[in-house]
Amino acid sequence: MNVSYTPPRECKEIARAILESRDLLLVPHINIDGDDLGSMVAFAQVLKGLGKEAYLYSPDGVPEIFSFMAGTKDLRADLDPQRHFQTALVLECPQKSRLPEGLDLEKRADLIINIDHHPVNNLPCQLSWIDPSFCALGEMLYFVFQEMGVELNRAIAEALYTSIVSDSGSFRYPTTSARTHLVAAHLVSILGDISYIHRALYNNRTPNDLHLQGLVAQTMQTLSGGRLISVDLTRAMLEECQLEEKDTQQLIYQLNVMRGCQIFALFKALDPGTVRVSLRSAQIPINEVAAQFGGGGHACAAACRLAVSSLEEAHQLLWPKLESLLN
Ligand SMILES: [Mn+2]
Repeated sequence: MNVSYTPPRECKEIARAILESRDLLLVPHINIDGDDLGSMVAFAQVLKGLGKEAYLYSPDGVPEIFSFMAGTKDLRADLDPQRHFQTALVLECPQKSRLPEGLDLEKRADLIINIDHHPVNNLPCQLSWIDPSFCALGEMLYFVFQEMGVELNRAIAEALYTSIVSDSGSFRYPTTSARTHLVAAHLVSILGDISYIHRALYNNRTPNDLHLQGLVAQTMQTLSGGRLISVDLTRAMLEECQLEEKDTQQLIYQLNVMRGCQIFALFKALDPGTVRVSLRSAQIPINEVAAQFGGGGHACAAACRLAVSSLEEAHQLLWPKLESLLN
């Protein structure tokens, strides 16, 4: 199967630099998601196959729904402070504040490579390939691997497919393209029946998950005639449902399904003095609003952190900005 896309020079340079590296540190963003986790697992398989050493560092652990990928067991939450690598491969980490805490990349590696599909990426590095036209990092890696001359095996295809399904919202988001489907088609041709991946990602919930979804849904407030919908998550809700923060990643996808909704906001009051906000948009770019509060992200999926002591204060800060986008 042929995907007709010619990768840019940056992709080729990165492929060459990886082939020339012996040992590599792989770093995702904090609050690891299906895209960077799948990308890490895929990379690890590729590097192992080439006889290179790959250290998969993520302090977050592996969210349960992704544990079906065998390679996730190689993720390490610890990193020897003295350890130095030839190359650090940074996976969709748009700014320093989204790197694992305390990680000083410049001291850790001679060469920093940065691959990302976020529209803005300010991470200092020697080599980067940034292209927001890709729905997922996994879709970009498909072409990096192609440039490296890698033959895809089952484990690599599974990890890349998981990345793409996760970050495209199962091929529903605006960045899903014909290219996305062609890449996915090639991966499915290797995998065969992929329904187990979809079941692992979407039919894998517990009664406690559903209970939490119900509690959060009850906080729903509709603004701008239902074009803006806002919900809240509190620490007390997590405790009531015996869940942890890492169990809440899918919440926004499960609730952002309302008819007529243009912008969806999830306010998370989980730590004292801070309310974190996840934003999703059907079409209108919302990352500039997030950036006004020191956050950022994709045009239609962004986040920020507000230094406020209550959800009410957070609402008052953000709602008017979001509503003004709808006028
Ligand atoms: Mn991504």
